Amino acid sequence: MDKNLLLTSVEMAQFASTGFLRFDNLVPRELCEAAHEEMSTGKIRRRAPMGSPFSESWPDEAIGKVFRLPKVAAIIHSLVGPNPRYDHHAAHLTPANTRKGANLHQDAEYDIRDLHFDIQISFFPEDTPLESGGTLFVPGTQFRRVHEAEIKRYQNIIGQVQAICDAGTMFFWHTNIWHSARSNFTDRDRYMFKLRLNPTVRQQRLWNTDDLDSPEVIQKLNQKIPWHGQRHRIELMNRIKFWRFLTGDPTFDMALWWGRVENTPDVIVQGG
Ligand SMILES: O=C(O)CCC(=O)C(=O)O
Ligand SMILES: [Fe+2]
Repeated sequence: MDKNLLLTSVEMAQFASTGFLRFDNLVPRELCEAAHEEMSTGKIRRRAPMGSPFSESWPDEAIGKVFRLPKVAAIIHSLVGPNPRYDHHAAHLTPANTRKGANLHQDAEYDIRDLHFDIQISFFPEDTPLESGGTLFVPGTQFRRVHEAEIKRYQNIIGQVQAICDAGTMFFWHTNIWHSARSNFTDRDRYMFKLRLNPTVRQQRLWNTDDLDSPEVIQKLNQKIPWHGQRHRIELMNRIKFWRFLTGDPTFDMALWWGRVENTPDVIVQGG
């Protein structure tokens, strides 16, 4: 694995704060076209059982080549490590001229793990302008477990991000981020290929940690997300906990967020 292709600590801190990372134009157009052709003709079958090594999936298909691109493989490695397991995939189709309506949801309400996490990758094989309804993500929602579709009453959350992108763009997201397919007002079908992967190793320092002490890491971990408002404080604590897990440093803190609540003295003063 080329260390220079791995995520940086600053990027990991961004992932810890927002729950996703976006990379534009990761996949060359020709390969996008080949993968799109496989999607639209239903050729992308499951090649190995759920839970099998991802390396066994799609040895010959264009979609396999997409995920084996060195940069894509390095991002996957940074998040879930070497030899991840294949969980499932779907070539999500929003047909031409489809109204989606309220659709905000969380995929993995049932995922009761506190810190270990799976990733989902969204790959857009074609140019995806606003009108074609690319996936919408709500940054900073990954630590909030909700009943899957109960949140669909929320419309237009401040700070939401929609995938409006060129072919070959990918989003790498924590499986619990709130998201939604949007309406496709165009005359072209819109595909978003989703792949879920499970780690098989402890998710600790799997990225390029050379910049771990950069002040930008702390800036990213402190960043405000518009919908958080005063909840920023509890979300900071969630991020710190997650960063402790990712770095293997149980003492990491910012300000005194955890230091304060971990302070439960049991020293008894003799004589009152
Ligand atoms: O089609 C989309 O943009 C989103 C589909 C979805 O909800 C998912 O992949 O989990
Ligand atoms: Fe979903």
